[in-house]
Amino acid sequence: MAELTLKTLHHFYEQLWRIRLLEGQVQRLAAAGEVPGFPHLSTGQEAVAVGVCANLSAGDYLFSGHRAHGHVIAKGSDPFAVFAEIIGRDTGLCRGRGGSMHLVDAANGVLGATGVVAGNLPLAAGAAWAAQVQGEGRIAAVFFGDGATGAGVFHETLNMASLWNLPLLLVCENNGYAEFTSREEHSKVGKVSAFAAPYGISAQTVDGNDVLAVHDAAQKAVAQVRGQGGPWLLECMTFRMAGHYVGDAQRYRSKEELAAVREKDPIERLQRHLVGKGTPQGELEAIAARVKEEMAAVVERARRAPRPDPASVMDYVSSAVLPQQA
Ligand SMILES: Cc1ncc(C[n+]2csc(CCOP(=O)(O)OP(=O)(O)O)c2C)c(N)n1
Ligand SMILES: [Mg+2]
Repeated sequence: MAELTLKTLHHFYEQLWRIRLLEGQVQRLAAAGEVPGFPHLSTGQEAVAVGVCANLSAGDYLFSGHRAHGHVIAKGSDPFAVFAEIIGRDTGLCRGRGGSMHLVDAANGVLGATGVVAGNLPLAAGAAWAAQVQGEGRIAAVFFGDGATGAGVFHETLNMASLWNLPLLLVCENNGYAEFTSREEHSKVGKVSAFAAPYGISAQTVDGNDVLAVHDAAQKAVAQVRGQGGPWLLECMTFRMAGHYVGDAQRYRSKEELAAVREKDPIERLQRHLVGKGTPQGELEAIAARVKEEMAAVVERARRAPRPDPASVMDYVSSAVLPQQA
């Protein structure tokens, strides 16, 4: 693989901070009761979103699940429209109707996030099939957790994607937990990538906290998928530094485990790499400070934005004009 330029690495660093800080604001406002529903943060897992999405173009299709904020930002959606959606504003991606777990930005290829665990997998296969029929070189990518692999539809999707040679990139964020249950407690299959071989699918397991390793692996995977070489299952081993959702007291994790997870922070990891490559610490601090200001401004603008008009509740529910009942 060609070595990434310093400019690209700095962009990755900026994107990691953008996700971290935007989600920090979600946490802050959720604690203040300003976020409807239960937001799920990807704190600690940002390198997967950034490393994978750097290999996708706006025309590629993307699907995500309940932990979607980072994927959508990394795909290039406007952080203001994302944040406004999370707090239910009319200026949000879905005019405030979807919220944190239902981010859609079709213009940017984000065809949807869903709270239905594994429900996004067959939808992504469908989009990949459409891409194959359209023949314009698009691919579909889908992010899901290790818990999703226990659903039958995960296996059905692998089977159909393989049979039809679909241009589908399956990205598993293996954070070792499904809600409050550790992977050891819900599966005897250690590595999610092991599910690929029986279906004849290419797979790789990478360190998901190393944005460069994720980028490298995703580049190889996307080249095969886009080149009509068939689907690829990329398993990214990662850790969530926060609870399952905002407000989770995490009684199922020891203090030692949480401390060890914090040691693996993907942002600090890239920071160490960049300093080693000669980027002054001050330059990295300036990038983080600039993104912090940018996100604070986004949040204040979003908070001032109007909520949807209750009279418009039926708008966008159906594209068809429904007949009036007699
Ligand atoms: C079909 C379905 N079953 C159960 C749930 C409840 N649920 C929400 S998140 C979750 C665990 C998901 O774990 P994983 O796929 O590993 O994702 P993570 O939360 O670790 O990112 C479950 C079981 C759900 N939302 N949908
Ligand atoms: Mg998980």
